[in-house]
Amino acid sequence: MIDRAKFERDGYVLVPGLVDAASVASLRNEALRFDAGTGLGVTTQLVHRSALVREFVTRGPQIRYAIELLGPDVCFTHQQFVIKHSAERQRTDVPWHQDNGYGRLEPPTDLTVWIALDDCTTDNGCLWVLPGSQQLGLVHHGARGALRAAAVEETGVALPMRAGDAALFRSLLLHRSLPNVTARDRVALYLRYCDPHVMMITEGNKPVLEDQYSWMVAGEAN
Ligand SMILES: O=C(O)CCC(=O)C(=O)O
Repeated sequence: MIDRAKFERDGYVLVPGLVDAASVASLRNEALRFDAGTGLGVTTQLVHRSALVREFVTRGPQIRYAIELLGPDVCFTHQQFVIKHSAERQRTDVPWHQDNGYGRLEPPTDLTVWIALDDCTTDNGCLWVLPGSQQLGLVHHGARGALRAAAVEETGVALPMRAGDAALFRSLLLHRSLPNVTARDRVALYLRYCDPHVMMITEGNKPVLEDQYSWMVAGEAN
C-alpha cells in the first residue's frame, strides 16, 4: 500500500524490493544487450524489439501501484534503460528536469516508475529529487546537449536504492542524477504510465493511445 499522503506532499514514494533478483538480472542483461556503450546510454521504447521488456512493462509488479495511484484505467507510454557508464568513459550526469520537460503529457497526471537494476549510491549516480517541486507546475527547461536542464539552486535529496527498489513519482517532480564515478556501470529502468485519455503535446498533440508504443495495461479505454 502506497503512503498516499507522502506521495501527494513530496511527489514521490519509494517501494523497496519491488522487483525480484532474477528479474533484475534478466532486465539488466537486456539493457546491456541494447547498449551502444558510450557515456550516458539511453535506449528507449523497446517494447516492439524485446519480449522481455514488453512482458515486464505490461505485467510487472509496478502495475498494481500504477493502478493505486492513477486509477483503474492505466496506459503504458514510455520505457527507457538508462546506463551510466563508469567514470573512465564520459560524463553521465542528468541535470535537474521534470519528465514533462521532455515528453509533455496533458494533463500532466502521469506516473514515472524508476527501477534500480544495480545498487545505486551517490557515487554511481543514484536519483536525486526535489520534494514538493511537483507543485511548481511545468518549469522552463533549457537545452544541455541532447538533455534538458531546469534552473534549480537547491541540492535536493539523494535516494540511494538497492537493486530491485523503485521510486514512483509524478512527472512534474524535479529530479536529476550525478555522474557515475565508480568503475562499474549503473543501470536503471525508467517507465511511464498515464491515464489513457491524456494528450501527447510534444508528439503533435495526439491522443496517447494513438502512439505506436502505448498499451493499455489495466482497465479499459474508449
Ligand atoms: O537514470 C538516471 O540517472 C536518471 C534518468 C532520468 O532522470 C530520466 O530518464 O528522466
